[in-house]
Amino acid sequence: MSNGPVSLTVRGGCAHVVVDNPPVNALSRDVRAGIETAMRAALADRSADCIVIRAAGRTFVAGGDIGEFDGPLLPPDMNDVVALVETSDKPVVAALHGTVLGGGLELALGCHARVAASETRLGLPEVTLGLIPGAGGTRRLPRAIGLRKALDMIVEGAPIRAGEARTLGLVDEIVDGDLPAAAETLARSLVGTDLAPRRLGSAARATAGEDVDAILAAARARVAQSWPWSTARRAAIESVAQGVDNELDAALARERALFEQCRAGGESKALIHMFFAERDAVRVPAWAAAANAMPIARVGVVGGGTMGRGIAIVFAAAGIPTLLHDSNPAARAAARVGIDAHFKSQAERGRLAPEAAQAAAAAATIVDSLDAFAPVDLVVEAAFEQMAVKLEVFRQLDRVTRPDAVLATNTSTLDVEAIARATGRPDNVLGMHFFSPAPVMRLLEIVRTPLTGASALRSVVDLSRRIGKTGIVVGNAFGFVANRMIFEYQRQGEFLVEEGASPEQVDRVLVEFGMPMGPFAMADMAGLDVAWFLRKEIPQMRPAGRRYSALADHICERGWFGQKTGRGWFRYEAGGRKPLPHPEVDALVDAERRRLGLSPRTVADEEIRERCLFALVNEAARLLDEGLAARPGDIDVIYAQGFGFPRWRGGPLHWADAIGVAHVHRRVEAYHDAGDPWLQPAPLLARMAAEGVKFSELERKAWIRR
Ligand code: 3H9
Repeated sequence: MSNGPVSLTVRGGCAHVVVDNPPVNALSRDVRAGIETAMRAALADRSADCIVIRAAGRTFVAGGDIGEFDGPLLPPDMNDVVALVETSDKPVVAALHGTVLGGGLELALGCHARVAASETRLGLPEVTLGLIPGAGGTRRLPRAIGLRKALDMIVEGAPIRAGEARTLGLVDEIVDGDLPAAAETLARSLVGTDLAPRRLGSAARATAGEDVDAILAAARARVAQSWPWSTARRAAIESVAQGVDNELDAALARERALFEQCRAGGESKALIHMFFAERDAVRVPAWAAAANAMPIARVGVVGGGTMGRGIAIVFAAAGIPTLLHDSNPAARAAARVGIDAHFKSQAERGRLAPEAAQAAAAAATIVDSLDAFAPVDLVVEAAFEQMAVKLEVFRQLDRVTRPDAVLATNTSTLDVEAIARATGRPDNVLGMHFFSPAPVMRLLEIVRTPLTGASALRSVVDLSRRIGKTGIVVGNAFGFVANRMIFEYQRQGEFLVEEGASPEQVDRVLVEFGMPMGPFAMADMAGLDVAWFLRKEIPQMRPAGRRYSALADHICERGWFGQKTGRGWFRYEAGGRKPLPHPEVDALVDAERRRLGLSPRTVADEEIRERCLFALVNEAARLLDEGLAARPGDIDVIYAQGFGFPRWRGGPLHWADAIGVAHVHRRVEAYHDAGDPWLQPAPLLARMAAEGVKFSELERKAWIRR
């Protein structure tokens, strides 16, 4: 029997309920209805004594259907489906593989036993979506594995491996061979046994021996410390707490009420927005989707500095043979040492098996001539950030590499099209803008120029997935997307300091907003000399006739480049990273204010928040208008991954939608009217405000071009 995405077959006395709803067997309404119908049929079927629930494809059920969470949850209710399974008088065994998550694990917890393939991962990740388990997870998981461990899993939201699940008693057996057969065997063995102790929902208080109050208090303290913004985690703990003693029905009702509260809240809307935005952002653009991707089997990297080395590490870690060249022999030697040290430390920290670390280090070869790049499929250039240098490198690369090899530049500020035109293959040239440190940061801006061909773009988008990066296609304009916005944000921070705020105050306000660090600590970490060099080198960094803050220049003139020199906007103890007050910068700021004739005023925290963050939103509107970012969600992902914009606020543009585009526009306009030329409202922002349109509606309304 087949009922939409769920089928039922009976073989040798065992009914198999099979969910088949690609790609991840999410519990859509049809799946819930299908399981319910199949279960009823299996229960009524006299030829079946026991039941196995399993799933086709790459995974068991990976959770509720997130796409359905913005509307009413239509019947059947998942709690009723799980109850039908749990109260069955025929034993029901779940056969688990892949990622058994959220509602998938809740379904499995309703079964009387669970077997799992050895690679299976199991978890309740709802809090990572701003939700709590809503189908009995907070009730049943503590009864399966104890309160302490269940709270860990629910509060962290991270899955555990099958081996640990077996040790904890969450699964009964690990299976390496035929999973359905093993589940069937176990189900048969349970026929005629007392199933009552296996019904976790109605099991007696499962916390015997555990100090409930102490465990709950520790979980609450942990959330207050690590996730102070997380309403969902607090609600999850409350749900677990009430589930310890309440009757089953009351416990499930309370859990569902808390789930619904979370679902209606801004945190879940933001995190679910991020979930889909992260998946949309890495899609190959429609115009390149049909192109053939070139297999990229060997890669070359030019430049042995921090960036080149980091990029080589990324490729080598993905098992891609990588050649690295630097024209300076000392830099080549340092690159070898740096790459080896990186993989050694990965092994020492247990992040890589020793053999894997050795193999990765061996995948990177340092070469002393660019001629060695003849066989590579892709080159990433990470040479000095100067146009003349880049043009020379690209001319050489054009000569030494195969004509069909893709040539990428890691520039963060230079014109990629000008670089492409220096070669005889402009269609095979693009930007790959890695973020620092390259091995750690997931974000990768893939910069296309008007000349970039579909095949080169497709090849690099596909490759980014292989190397574990979020590769987002952006247009070619000064600063691309990430830096162009961050420059506006940092600029406002500096103006605010000129006007009377302190670097400490600006950073504190933005950290309180949810940024991992403020703009001044971030600049100190990145190295002030880098931006100083660019300000001197690149005219767009200092447009004539517009307000310019020279504070950072004055700091650099004293040789203070941030963390690496122990002084920058802040002071650092030897080798330390904690920003400490730097009185000499205060004196320098005072002098600059006098020079500018500015008498310092008290700057309200609200003004700092608005000017820094609305500057981001305003610039984003320009980027969308100019077609440099394909969708608002791409910008949200770039800011969350590149700069730590709080995911639970959904990125700058989801956040702007939530607080109101018209409000943002009004405030930007007010600051502009008060004399800040940089905060002139972007035309798109003004139009959106006038017509009541949100960023999330721009694509549907075709207000932005791709
Ligand atoms: C829940 O269960 C609530 C219950 O407690 C209560 C209910 C009452 N729904 O990530 P991928 C799509 S909350 C809908 O690229 P991977 C995804 O959008 C849920 N769609 O693959 C993508 O679509 P597209 C708790 C989903 O192999 C495609 O599947 N569960 C869902 O790297 C492939 O996804 C979770 O939070 C979903 N639940 O990773 C699990 N999941 O191809 C969330 C995926 O159109 N999901 N899609 O872009 C994941 O963590 C990963 O997707 C997973 C696979 C590990 C499963």
